[in-house]
Amino acid sequence: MSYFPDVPKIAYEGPKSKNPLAFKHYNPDEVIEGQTMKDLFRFGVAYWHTFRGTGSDPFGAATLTRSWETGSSEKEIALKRVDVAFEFIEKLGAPFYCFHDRDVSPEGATLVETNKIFDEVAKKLKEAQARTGVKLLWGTANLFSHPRYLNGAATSPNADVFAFAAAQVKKAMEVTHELGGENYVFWGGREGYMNLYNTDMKREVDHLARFMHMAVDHAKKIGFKGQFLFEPKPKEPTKHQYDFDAAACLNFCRAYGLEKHVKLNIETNHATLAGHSMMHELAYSSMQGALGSIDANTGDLLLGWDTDQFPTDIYLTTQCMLVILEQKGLAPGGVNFDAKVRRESIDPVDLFYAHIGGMDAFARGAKIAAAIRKDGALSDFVKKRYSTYDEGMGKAIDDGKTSFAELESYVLKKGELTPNISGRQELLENIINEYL
Ligand code: XLS
Ligand code: NI
Ligand code: NI
Repeated sequence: MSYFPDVPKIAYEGPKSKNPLAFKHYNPDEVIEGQTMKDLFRFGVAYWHTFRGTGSDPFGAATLTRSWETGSSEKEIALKRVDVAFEFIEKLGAPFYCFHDRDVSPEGATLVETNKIFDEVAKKLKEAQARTGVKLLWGTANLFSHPRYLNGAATSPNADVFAFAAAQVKKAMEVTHELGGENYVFWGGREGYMNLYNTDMKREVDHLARFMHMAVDHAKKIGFKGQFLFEPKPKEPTKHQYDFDAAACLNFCRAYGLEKHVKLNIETNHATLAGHSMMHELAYSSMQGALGSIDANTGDLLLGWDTDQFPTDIYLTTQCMLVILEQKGLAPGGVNFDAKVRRESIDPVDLFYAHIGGMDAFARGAKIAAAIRKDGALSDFVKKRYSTYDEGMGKAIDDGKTSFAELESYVLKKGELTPNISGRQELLENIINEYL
């Protein structure tokens, strides 16, 4: 039984190909800066958007009716969906997938029943992984859709909801471990507030940290060695999320002693919602050794919410790859397409076009970034721009070997300062265009 009978295995055909169901730039075996593209990107398909996306939005109902979404029970459909998903992922040639517990497996009447169904689905996922070689990049728990989480999960004012969330994450971690998941993600969902009049912010943030520490402890207990990832997002669904941006997440981790256990999963559309560029968020995390993985997508600057579109902008992917190549890749993280087709793109084949476009955009971005790096087109300039710190008093500043008093006598003696040099922004922007 095939769910995408008209779609062949997607092959690399090179930049001249006009075949819409072929890669023009993503060539898994091609080497960039010493790594194959397959290992450099570690592309992942997001189970929630690609296999559970319905096209509904706040103004309208589902538009994406899929032939396979039928069956006598939710469980039966969930099991069938595993076949759909793995046929898709295998044909696309993505090495990884990612899920929330509730994407792959429905909630039953009780937690006991829920976990029983989850085990059955996990068994089928494990078989499908073994059959296809597709691996689990990360798992996570959906702690935001069910009405019990209306006030959040780990930051809920209701301790029983905290406990339920803990039980859910415990199970999601165990299944992730069982499936060989290489990372485990925390995205707050509703870990934030709508109004400070009814909120004890300190208590909520303390609880979030307590929750994450318990997850770290549980990982040790079950022998899960995967990387924990914290995913920043500034708003939506709550007005103010505690995991606002990379800086806020890293500050939170350090304040609560989680920094050794947790890196970040940076998402493009979340960066822009926070008023940053993706490159900023990546560079900020990377410079602190905390860039673990990325959720590749893009927003629409004219709409202003988390539209989760597939990334096709080559400036964007080039900027991402400049940072990712600098830190030699993302492993054990990867590039997960946390992106969905538009509600007007109603055919299953649109899912293929979307992923092919995203993978090709990243491949092109990587080739362009590698060429820029090879020529030192930016790095030589940046190095020169800071060269006053390479010797003399500048070096003493960098080495922490001077003081205000010494610097004062230095400038008093020197009189005339070394002149500033041009930042050359326009020239550098022109140079980037020469590589595109
Ligand atoms: C939502 C988030 C979510 C996380 C996983 O905006 O991006 O999809 O990646 O919970
Ligand atoms: Ni995400
Ligand atoms: Ni998102």
